[in-house]
Amino acid sequence: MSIIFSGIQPSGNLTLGNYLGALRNFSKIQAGNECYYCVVNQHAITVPQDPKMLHERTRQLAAIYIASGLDPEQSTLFVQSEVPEHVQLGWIMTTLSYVGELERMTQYKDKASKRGDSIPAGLLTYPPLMAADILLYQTNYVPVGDDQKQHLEITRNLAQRFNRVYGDVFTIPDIYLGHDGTRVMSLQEPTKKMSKSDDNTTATIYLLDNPKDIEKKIKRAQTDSENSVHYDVEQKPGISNLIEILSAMTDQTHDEITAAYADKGYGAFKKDVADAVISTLEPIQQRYQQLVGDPELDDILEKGAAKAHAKANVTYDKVCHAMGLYRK
Ligand code: AQP
Repeated sequence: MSIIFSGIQPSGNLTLGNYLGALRNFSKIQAGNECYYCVVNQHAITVPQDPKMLHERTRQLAAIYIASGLDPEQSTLFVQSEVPEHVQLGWIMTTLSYVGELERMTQYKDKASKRGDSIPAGLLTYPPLMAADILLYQTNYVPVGDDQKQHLEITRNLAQRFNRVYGDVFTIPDIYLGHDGTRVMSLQEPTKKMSKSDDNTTATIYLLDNPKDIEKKIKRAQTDSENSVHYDVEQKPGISNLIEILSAMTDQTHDEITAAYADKGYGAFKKDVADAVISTLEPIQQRYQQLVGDPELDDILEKGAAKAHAKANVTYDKVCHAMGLYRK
């Protein structure tokens, strides 16, 4: 049995990228493992959030977790701000981090570059908080998308740095990438990842999009003038992205997809990609609608927070003792 931890920020409406890169793996690996899945709302505030929206999205994200297959009986589902050890250990991890290594994080550089001179310090210190999230549970595997590899690497470095100085407190976690690390790209700028905070909503498929919108967005996705369906990320990033999506949805290989569309044009291919996305999302959307207003969701989150707190506190206590952060 392994310990699994992962989280998603309630920083916008969830995307197909969040689903294929992270969410669907959460439920795949829950059986037989000890899993902790978190709505990381304190990560979301590293950029400004509207309080009412943040509150609503926190609940919506918890409902989406369950709608996409997470079983709250098997997995512990909770909200980050309800387990104070996350920020407590996050501060300790910040003190172990070097400004240089944090400044080298791609996500920091991308997000900071959009903020002019007013870069929130929390954007820089996001990785030590993420390290704390993971290390508190003595996590073995972290199911995240391929874009989070760098953050996982810094988490491992911080854990090793701590263990070297203060003794073996933390398990060193490994990344868990499903389906060869699917990275879903923007439908309009296919060299950039699909993101929930992208202002261009036509570039993004949201998990709660209706079938018509999904079809429209995929139909208008950026491609090229070659009209030949084959995988080539450099020359054909748009078509390669759609192949990747279809492959993740149907478990066909890139070669199988290329062969199936050898004598068909982009129109037929895009229609099939849209159908595959719609049929995958429809049952998730139906389940989500039943769950989001259900008071049982609050019970699940309260129980989850209590369970997570009990586990996190054991590690945090060890950390404080190892560092001399105690009185008696
Ligand atoms: N395009 C993507 N392809 C594959 N996986 C992805 N993930 C995100 N986008 C893609 C994975 O989803 C999880 C969610 O992580 P997050 O919410 O903590 O933040 P993120 O990675 O920064 O996701 P977004 O959608 O891009 O959010 P914003 O726009 O708020 O920054 C992670 O496991 C991630 O790998």
